[in-house]
Amino acid sequence: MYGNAYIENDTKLVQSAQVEDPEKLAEFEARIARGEKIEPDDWMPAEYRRQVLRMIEQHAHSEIIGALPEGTWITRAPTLKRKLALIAKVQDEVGHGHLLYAAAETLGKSREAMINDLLSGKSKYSNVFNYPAKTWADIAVIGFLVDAGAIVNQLANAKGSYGPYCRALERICYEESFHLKQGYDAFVALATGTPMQREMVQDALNRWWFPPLMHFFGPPDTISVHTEKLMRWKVKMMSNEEMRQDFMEQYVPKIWELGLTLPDPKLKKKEDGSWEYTQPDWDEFFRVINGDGPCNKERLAVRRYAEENGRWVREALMNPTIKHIVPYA
Ligand code: BYC
Repeated sequence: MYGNAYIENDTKLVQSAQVEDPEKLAEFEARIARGEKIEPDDWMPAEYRRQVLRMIEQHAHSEIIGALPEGTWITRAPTLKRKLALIAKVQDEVGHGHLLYAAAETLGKSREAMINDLLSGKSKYSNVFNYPAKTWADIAVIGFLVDAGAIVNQLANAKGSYGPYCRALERICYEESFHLKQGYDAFVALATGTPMQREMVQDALNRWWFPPLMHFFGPPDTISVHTEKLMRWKVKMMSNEEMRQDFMEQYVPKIWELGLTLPDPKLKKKEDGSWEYTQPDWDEFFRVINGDGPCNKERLAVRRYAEENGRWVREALMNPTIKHIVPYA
């Protein structure tokens, strides 16, 4: 049992969300307004539980699927130093997945159920990981800018209301800062390298900026379905557009100062301090997050392969009659 709303299925949760006790709901919202953290055994509306679980679960999936595009470059990293840093980073991302699955489990859904929903295509994960990492420069762009985007999101949400998610995010942010530094270092090395390296990083930037990175923070606030409720409950601490603006404010100047360009002729800082940009194709965004992006099938196929081939290890570890595991015996 988890709190007083044991999760059986989404339908039950939605139904129970409509009949919350108004007094309990008011006290819950007052706690949030006072800046208190909500912990797993505390009373919470079923809709809060469902939403926080949805967000943490998607985030956990994004970490382990996100390890795949970079993982494919470990064997092809250009130097030993870059290879060591990339191995450590990919390992960290999988570790973030574990932390987040553990935080999501506090809301009543088992890890097995979450992994099943990922593999069946029921659950979503971040749009960006459905695009290919074609060259080493893609790895520099992911390490620098995808991690930068993640930090914008996670630093904000680490101050949110659900205790286990906030604590996981705080720890993840420390590691992401290292990832960003290694990504920026690789990015600058290419941008200030030979003409061919510069061309390579410009090409990767063109492909990742528009649309994957512009989609990364989610649809415009006017069509975002969850933002209003999640901000009221302090699960999200910034709207999608606030995060996108914060990202552009911090990172567009860093790209321009290296003499690189961004593939958006409209991109400029307005007099009021906000950034003007071309709206990316939101139909493409919804296609990609619903399973029809350039690499969705490949990403899930790799995860299914790992799930199948790691089954004997999990079963052996969980088998109380096996005292010692001797590999290859
Ligand atoms: N990708 O109402 P909205 C990393 C969905 S990993 C996919 O605005 P919300 C890294 C959304 O779920 C870090 N789907 O949603 C790892 C909803 O669909 P459903 C990844 C997206 O939740 C390895 C629908 O669109 N970060 O950094 O209020 C290597 C409507 O949107 C996306 C996280 O996962 C998207 N980009 O706000 C390197 C952060 N955006 O569920 C790096 C956790 C929206 O109704 N998530 N959708 O079917 C969040 O903070 C929020 O979910 C979002 C979206 C801000 C992304």
